[in-house]
Amino acid sequence: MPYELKMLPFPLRVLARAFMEVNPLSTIPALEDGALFMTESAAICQYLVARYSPGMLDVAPHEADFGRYLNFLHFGEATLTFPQTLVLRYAHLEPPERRQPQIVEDYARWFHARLRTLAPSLEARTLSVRGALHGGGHFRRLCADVMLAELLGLSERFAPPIAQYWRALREREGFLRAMRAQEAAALAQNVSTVPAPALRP
Ligand SMILES: N[C@@H](CCC(=O)N[C@@H](CS)C(=O)NCC(=O)O)C(=O)O
Repeated sequence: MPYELKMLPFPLRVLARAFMEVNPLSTIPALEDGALFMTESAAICQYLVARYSPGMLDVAPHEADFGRYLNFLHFGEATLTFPQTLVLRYAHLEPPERRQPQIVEDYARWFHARLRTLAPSLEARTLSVRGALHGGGHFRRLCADVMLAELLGLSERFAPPIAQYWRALREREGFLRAMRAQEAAALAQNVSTVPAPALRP
């Protein structure tokens, strides 16, 4: 699908206040599709695949994996993001005198504890990720996969199945294409990007 990618400097409230006229929450991502405006990343993924690739990128309600697919998709934003935001804020975003190493350590542990519940499911899924990598047509996990890839800065302590899954995602052509599109848009729009540690070469 053709799309226009608009990059914004972060934090938005400070560096892109005009964006609040577009999204009063001042959060990213945000999607405009005609008259539709959405601000929830999991819902955006679900919307795009259901509307524009039915039977290709999504899992339909009548399929056995439907509930599992939705669970994986929403697990990323609803369960994994909360501890990550505390780590990002108190390890990276706050000025040095307001950083809180104890909070960072506690919520990094919480994040990894929550992630551990995922490892057995991922072990069972390894083949489908490999299938996607080799063009085997198993792209239906893509939507859930994209959500799970938002694991900024916490990947050093991944358990082996999670690390393997994350490596496989990073090698996917679609993922690399999206990263390249993001870098090109940032360059063209004069916005600097700081790649997550896991994305640096
Ligand atoms: N639940 C929303 C969360 C969006 C969100 O909080 N985005 C962060 C960046 S990852 C943001 O824009 N924060 C800026 C702010 O809260 O001012 C989603 O899944 O998209």
